[in-house]
Amino acid sequence: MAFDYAPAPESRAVVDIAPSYGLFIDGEFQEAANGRVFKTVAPASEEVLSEVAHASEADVDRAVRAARRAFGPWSALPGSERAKYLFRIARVIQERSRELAVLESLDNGKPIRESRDTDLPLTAAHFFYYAGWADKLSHAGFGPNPRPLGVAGQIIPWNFPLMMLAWKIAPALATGNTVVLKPAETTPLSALFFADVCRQAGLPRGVVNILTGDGSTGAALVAHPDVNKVAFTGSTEVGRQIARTVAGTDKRLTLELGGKAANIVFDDAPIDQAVEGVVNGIFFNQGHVCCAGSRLLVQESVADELLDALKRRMATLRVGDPLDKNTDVGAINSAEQLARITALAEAGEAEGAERWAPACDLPSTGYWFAPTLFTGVTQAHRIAREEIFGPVLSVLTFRTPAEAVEKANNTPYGLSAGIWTEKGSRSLWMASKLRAGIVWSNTFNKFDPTSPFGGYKESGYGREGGRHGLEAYLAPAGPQGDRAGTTS
Ligand code: TXE
Repeated sequence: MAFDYAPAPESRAVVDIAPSYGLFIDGEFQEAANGRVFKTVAPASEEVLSEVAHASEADVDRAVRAARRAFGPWSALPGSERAKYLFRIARVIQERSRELAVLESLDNGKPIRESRDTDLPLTAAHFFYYAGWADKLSHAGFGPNPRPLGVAGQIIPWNFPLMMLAWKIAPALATGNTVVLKPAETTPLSALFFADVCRQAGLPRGVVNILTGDGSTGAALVAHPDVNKVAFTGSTEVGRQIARTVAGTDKRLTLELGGKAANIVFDDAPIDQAVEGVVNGIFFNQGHVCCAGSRLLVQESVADELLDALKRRMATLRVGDPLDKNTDVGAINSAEQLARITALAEAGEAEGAERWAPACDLPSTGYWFAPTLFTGVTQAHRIAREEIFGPVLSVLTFRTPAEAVEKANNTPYGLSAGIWTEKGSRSLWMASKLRAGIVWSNTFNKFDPTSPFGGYKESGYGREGGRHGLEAYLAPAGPQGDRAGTTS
């Protein structure tokens, strides 16, 4: 639709993107050993933002060696000293948050309102939170002498590049591990800027290393014999490959994979509030969210009323320039992801579901997909079973709470779910029956560093966030491993 409003563009000039970037190894930006580079593109305009180094196996080896050298002194620091570095990183992120938010929106395509109000504050909050843990590990139930694992190889996706980096790096550093992190190939820039944040915070060289590259770089990192811990967020398929590589080694592994969350609306829920929750659940970050509420389960008696209100609300969503502060839905992150979403939406139509989208003037360059609703969906449809990872909502109905539970759990995934009801007892009963790592009641997509996040079934294993997030980076209490150090 055409909007009658004044665009409020955030200034692109607040971020200075260099024409090329190297790999961040041992505190320095360095070229890839074989000189390979790749381009990163703004998905909203298809403009090349920069050219970044593509790390090969030899670069992975260099970075892991640097992290290993740094591990001894870093893990020997008193926790209170490591905390100071984490606090400094958090503060530098806050100071540079406008610049980083613009960068994130350019490279990822997400609305500036979201990167400014969600990604950046939560990234800083994660470092503040884990800074607070660094000197308290020995009296937090991890045994008297908690030990880090060593070098952590961390692989992150493109949907929340900075936030995912914070979820991985903050607990690893707080517990005395050192890190080699690989950002996704479509969103490498904020991790490279984070390398500069580390330098600004005075972090000792080698404690954090950033390797840009594609899946081959990630695979080499996972396979490197001197990596003690692998943490991965991404597709279930790649998660399986990584689990196979790690099987039979002494590497520890956590996997945060896909999802197909049910957002369940009961007939007593305040309709307006539920509609906001459903819209936020699926259109936040263009639906590029592992815990997105991509299946709406609505109680039959209120389905018509809710769908009418939902369509009216969807018609007000502004799709367009990520740097416009009025934008609600930004660009799809890549041509590949747009093709995946398009194919699944076409499958929805071919299988007989009814497709609806508000009239929408999509920009002519860049990667765009209008907020879309499918009704008449059955549990057998691909759009009800497969992760779409885009702004596409599949609507199913139910009559009883038991039927809602059965449908919500009828998925190979188990990451999150939402419940909308005024009845507290019903929320508690539903939460106890839903096979989902996170269950929200009368809210959705609420993230907080103090809360553990992670899935059941094909959504992976291990928890990030909260005290649980530390466990993944500490050796189990017992006889000392020969490579691990001591931390406090
Ligand atoms: O994921 P990949 P893609 C889902 C979502 C999406 C689909 C494909 O459904 O449509 O996955 O997205 C690195 N060894 N999610 O292709 O390939 C890769 O370079 C080691 C859900 O982008 O899993 C990137 O850094 N690493 C999800 C990261 O893995 C490898 C977020 C994720 O990319 C590798 C993203 C390999 N063999 C996608 N191959 C979520 N849980 O939030 C690739 N990588």
